[in-house]
Amino acid sequence: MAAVSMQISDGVAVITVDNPPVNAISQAVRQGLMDAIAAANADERARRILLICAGRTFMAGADVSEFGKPPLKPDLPDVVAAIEGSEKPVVAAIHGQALGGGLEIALGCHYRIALQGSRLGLPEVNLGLVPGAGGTQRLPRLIGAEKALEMITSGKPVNADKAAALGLVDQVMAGELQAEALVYTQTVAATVPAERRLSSRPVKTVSGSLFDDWRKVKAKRQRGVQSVQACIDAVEAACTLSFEAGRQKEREMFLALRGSAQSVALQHIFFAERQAGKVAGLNGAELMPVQSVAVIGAGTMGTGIAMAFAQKGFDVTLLELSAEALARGMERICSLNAKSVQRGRMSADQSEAMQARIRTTTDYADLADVDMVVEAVFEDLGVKTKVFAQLQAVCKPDVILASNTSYLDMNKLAATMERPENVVGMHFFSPANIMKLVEVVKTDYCNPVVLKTVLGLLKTLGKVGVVSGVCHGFIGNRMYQSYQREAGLLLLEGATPAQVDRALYQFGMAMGPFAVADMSGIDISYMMRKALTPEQYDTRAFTVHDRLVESDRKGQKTGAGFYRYEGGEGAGVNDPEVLALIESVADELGFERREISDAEIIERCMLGLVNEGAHIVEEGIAGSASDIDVVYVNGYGFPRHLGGPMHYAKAMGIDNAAAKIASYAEVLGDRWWSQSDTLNQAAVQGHWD
Ligand code: 3H9
Repeated sequence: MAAVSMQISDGVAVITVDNPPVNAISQAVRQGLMDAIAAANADERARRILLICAGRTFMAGADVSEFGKPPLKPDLPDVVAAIEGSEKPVVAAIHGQALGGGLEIALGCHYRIALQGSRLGLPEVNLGLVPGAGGTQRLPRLIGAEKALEMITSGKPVNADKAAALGLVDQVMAGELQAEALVYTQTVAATVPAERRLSSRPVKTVSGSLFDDWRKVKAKRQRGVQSVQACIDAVEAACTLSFEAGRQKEREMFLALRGSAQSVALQHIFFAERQAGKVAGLNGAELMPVQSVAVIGAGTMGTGIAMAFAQKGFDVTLLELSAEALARGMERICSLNAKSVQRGRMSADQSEAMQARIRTTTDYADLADVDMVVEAVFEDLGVKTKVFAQLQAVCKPDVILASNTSYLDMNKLAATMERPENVVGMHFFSPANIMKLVEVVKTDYCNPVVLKTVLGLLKTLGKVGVVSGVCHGFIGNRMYQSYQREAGLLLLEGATPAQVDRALYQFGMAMGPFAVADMSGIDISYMMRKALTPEQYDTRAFTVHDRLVESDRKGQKTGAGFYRYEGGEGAGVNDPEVLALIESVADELGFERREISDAEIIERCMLGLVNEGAHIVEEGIAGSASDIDVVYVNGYGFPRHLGGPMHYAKAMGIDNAAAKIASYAEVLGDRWWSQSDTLNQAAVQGHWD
């Protein structure tokens, strides 16, 4: 079937794009559209044109897989110009998503109608780009500069109703789109009114400081992301230059950004996230039906997990040992929802409906019919084993049993069950109703269909699932320990917590490691380390952490940790007591303190991650290096525009990274800096997979 086809129906030339799965605008689509617009204009049977898409969505944007390759004509801006220049009026009928180049094509059309529930947006900024086919020039002319800035710099799509309110679409449809769109098209004027060609419209004047204000706000909120600032420049050009000059400027920026390191990193993460959700060899396998879910434990994690499911329409049964613990859990859910309503993130009705989907119980017998259970009780194998035994006694035999654990041996837990193949680990990140990452831990017994079902379920929840093998800390926490190890050693060698945190924050991390430790509680990793033998980690690097915990400085919750927290909230302040402790521990352990540069901090912490990551790939704990990047970007505050630690190593040259790791092995010893074959091979190949 051709990517673009045309047929005449009741005086309307219906142009249909059919390029599954998302009607990405490939060369074939661009050429097809050019030809179809010309043919429709030449065809005397048609006086009007309708542009519509087959399958699940309108065009979801330019075909990103073409970006790294030599450009193929026709260019998308020329296609949009041809549509806008059509003598006969063109109506875009949108369903699913009209994103990026897809929306730019729709903006080239003279009328836009959208099916209820469809979404329209310019998400190019998320790929390190500016819209490159006139989006930054036409959108401000249609909805005003400020609203356009909002849509283009956030990359967030709006729904059809909002689009109608903005004036982005002319009408929202509720029925069968093609039939309704045909009727609509027949009603539009046969001659295109001048203002319907957006390129010929003026942009409304804007207040003098608008663009500078946006630059300042965005420099903070989307720190270090080049494309955000470029998007603001492009919209400003729409307000200050002619359409043609603005369009040229936009195009130059698009082409320059397309090959930039940030855009390459963001494209890598885009495809890596989609790859992570796949289970090899299971194409077409039927998923297990999951409609009802039980969550065991109404603590912070349990309630967050219950919310994540209920938010997406699942019936959730929340189980606790006592009615009091359940009441506390429900209170937490209600208060989080109230905050979301207050901030306009959900309506009061949505909040009520979500809460109504969570029923509570203290009786395991109430879980007899659920399709899946997620256990989120105390992180202790003995406690979890008892819970699983109780679940086995009451649940139906094919129930999926998941444990929310951040480091325990899931093989041991699964082995206690009659159907170990139905057991998986699901390591949610806190707050579980918000954080996107879930590590899905695959045991030695795991049924791949269970794995695929859980990954599919996570997609429904709007999460990103990454499969991890069984090891202490799985992918993320095991690597994080290497990162914390280097940060901890750097303190003893001469840095301060504030210097390490500042250097890594400036690199792009959401927070530095010591600020993170204080926020999540230093005692949490302390407990995790207690499950390890001294041979399994560098005890020196964590001596300061341990001493802090043992003197009741557990972080923010006790008012002091690596920093002191005055007044409870806000950023911590440096504490001379901690600096004295660091110096005394360094002395005790025989470290000679020296000047440490920010560059060394970044390199050692990053390469600590990379080296451990390569071991993790070699051991098969992670399926690929790109899975590791997905974990770090979605769960550990790694800057998305740097693509994750393994992509960072690729960008610096894996051979360079390997040489530096080898030099660290020489200076610091090869206990933690030993090189895996995976690293050495990748250094030769220049890529990981
Ligand atoms: C752009 O338009 C630039 C222009 O301004 C200027 C040009 C000159 N290209 O996400 P899913 C694949 S930049 C190629 O799992 P969903 C995806 O890899 C673009 N492939 O489905 C996956 O493949 P596979 C601006 C694409 O239902 C399959 O489609 N547009 C593209 O959860 C299914 O994807 C965007 O940034 C693409 N553009 O979500 C939109 N999009 O099956 C990007 C998807 O082999 N796309 N694929 O793994 C999305 O946000 C989501 O895919 C969408 C569907 C919401 C559409």
